[in-house]
Amino acid sequence: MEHSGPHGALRLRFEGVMAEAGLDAGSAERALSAALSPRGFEVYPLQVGWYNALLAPALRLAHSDETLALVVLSTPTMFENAFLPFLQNERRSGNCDLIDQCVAHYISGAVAQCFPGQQVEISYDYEMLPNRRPRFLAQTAAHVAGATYYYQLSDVPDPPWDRKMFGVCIHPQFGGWFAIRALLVFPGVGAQELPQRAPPDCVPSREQRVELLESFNLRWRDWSYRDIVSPTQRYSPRQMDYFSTPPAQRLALLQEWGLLDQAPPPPATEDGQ
Ligand code: B12
Repeated sequence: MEHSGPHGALRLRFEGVMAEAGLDAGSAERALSAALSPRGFEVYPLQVGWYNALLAPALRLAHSDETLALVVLSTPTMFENAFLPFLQNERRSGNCDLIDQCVAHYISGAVAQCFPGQQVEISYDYEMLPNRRPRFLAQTAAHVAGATYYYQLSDVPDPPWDRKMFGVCIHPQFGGWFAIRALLVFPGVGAQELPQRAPPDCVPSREQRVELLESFNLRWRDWSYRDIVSPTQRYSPRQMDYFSTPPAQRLALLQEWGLLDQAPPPPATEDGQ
């Protein structure tokens, strides 16, 4: 338990200090959103307990139920507003996917700027634990935060398949044209006042859900699952070209576009769209 043991009193005092300092779900969300939305990111708050309640013990986050967390999504403008400037201005390291480097650069920078001195545990979507499980289940987090409905096999009555079908989140504005990038946990900051909002169910019919899961699982490369709702914005043609290119050839593509000035480091291994 979080509050038992020799450090319990200390932790309670620390939480009191945080409350006095005024950090709560609303102020944390507003601060991070102000820093990240110009770069094409969205921020949604949640209580860790909402996430943990859906998962087996081995997958839960080791924080008490009321702990504040923020889930960060990238929207279609992230490519032009964060990635291209990142390529021009920032130092890149050779052996990691460039989109992942860019996302980590802007999110960790915003956290340092918005929450100086505050402990914040950042998990990125691409990070795996030593047991090869993801550090957090991005889709479950986005669903419980009320950001994007996570459509799973269990959302399809009388499913027509006898194979495993992966689930997919759909954003009410951007359809499938977004990604879930990070989960930020604020140990010692309670969000018990935060009301839970249901994610918008923008794919309500069985027929549409069958179509969605089929297009996500059987033909995700044709982008069609992303248009299951009419999106207000899609990835730009350049962004689609970038993500359609195999990861090992993306540096060469950026060089061809004149967006990289240095020789390519070793090929990236991860995907990142
Ligand atoms: C491993 C992984 C893959 C693997 C395996 C896929 C899989 N889903 O397992 C592979 C390499 C195949 C893959 C491929 C792709 N992936 Co992928 N992948 C991941 C990754 C890193 C982890 C997913 C995972 O292992 N989940 C574990 C399983 C067991 O979780 P689960 O099925 O959701 O089950 C849990 C829930 O059901 C929950 N639960 C139980 N009851 C309830 C009830 C409710 C209401 C809820 C909400 C939850 C819940 O408990 C279960 C666990 O016990 C995530 C990022 C992340 N960190 O989460 C991206 C992610 C799922 N991938 C993503 C994408 C887009 C893709 C690709 C299209 C490629 C791409 N990058 O463009 C392809 C398409 C997949 C396909 N057609 O087959 C996106 C999906 C975005 C979205 N809109 O949902 C994610 C979220 C990455 C991101 N940054 O946004 N991927």
